Amino acid sequence: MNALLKDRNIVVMGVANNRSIAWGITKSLYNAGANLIFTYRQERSRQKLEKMLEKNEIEPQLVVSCDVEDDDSIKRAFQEVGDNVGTIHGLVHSVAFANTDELKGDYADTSRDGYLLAQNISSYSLVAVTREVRKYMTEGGGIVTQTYLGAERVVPNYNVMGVAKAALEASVRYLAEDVGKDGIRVNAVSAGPIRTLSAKGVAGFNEKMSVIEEKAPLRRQVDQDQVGDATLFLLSELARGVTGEVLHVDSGFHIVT
Ligand code: NDP
Ligand code: KAL
Repeated sequence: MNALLKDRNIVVMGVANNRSIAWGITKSLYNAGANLIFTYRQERSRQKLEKMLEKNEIEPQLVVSCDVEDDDSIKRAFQEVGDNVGTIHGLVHSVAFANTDELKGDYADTSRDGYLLAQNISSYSLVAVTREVRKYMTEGGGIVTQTYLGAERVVPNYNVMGVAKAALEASVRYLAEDVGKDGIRVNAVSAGPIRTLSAKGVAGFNEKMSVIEEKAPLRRQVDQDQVGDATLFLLSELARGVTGEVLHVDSGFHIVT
């Protein structure tokens, strides 16, 4: 237990189950004293989340529905959060989506619809959410999103998602400039492979995991708790001088060839 986020109201988007990166983040933020607000898309995720919160004796401030494909849904969600908690001090964006059949084979075969879908949910959503949440971030604070190395390099199969993450990382920089004048910082964590619901069944995931143990400087897997603590750092005053940054939490894998 620490007090890095004591009495801070933080919105967490993207808990689907107990393997979600956003759940690792939840535990870190809760242990730092944050008041937590959650958004979910599928009813199944809401049910899982509420069970997990109960089991871990975490009392949420609020749980609201938010489909990031839909501007009205985003507006409604943040209005409800603002009405309930007043000031928001932080936001965790941990959502992404692409069609499975576009996450293999040639990137050149990506369809227009598939490209736009990945960009819409995985990248534009950060822009739309920042626009809404900043209205309630009247005391400054932090926004943190989740990205992956496939934004910077060609990682087989990551394909359309790599291009969406590249746009997401560029958005982190442009948004950081916009909201910096209001004392709001925008950063990303670039995590190594973690076995989650999204990662399940996507081609090449197991190989990507095993290479971390062989090649990364720390020679061990990355887990949700490591990403949680790095996200906590970025949301806290310890990172008050950091914005527009992509922080790799990948056992150092990105520095080796
Ligand atoms: P999860 O499957 O646990 O989480 C993905 C989340 O995205 C789900 O909660 C899902 O909600 C949500 N989501 C998808 N579409 C929408 C939408 N239209 N509106 C709102 N929410 C939506 O996987 P992860 O924890 O792995 O993924 C979280 C983030 O971490 C993603 O950005 C991912 O790219 C990133 N990441 C993951 C890595 C990994 O190895 N796992 C590595 C690096 C980055 P619902 O289920 O309710 O639809
Ligand atoms: C090179 C890697 C191997 C895997 C390649 C692509 C991974 C893409 C991630 C993307 C988020 C996966 C999906 O969108 C899956 C989706 O099509 C099907 N799944 C679902 O609908 C489930 C039920 C819901 C909960 O999922 C979502 N997203 O809503 C990349 C690896 C090494 C690292 C990873 C997994 C990175 C990442 O971004 O997740």
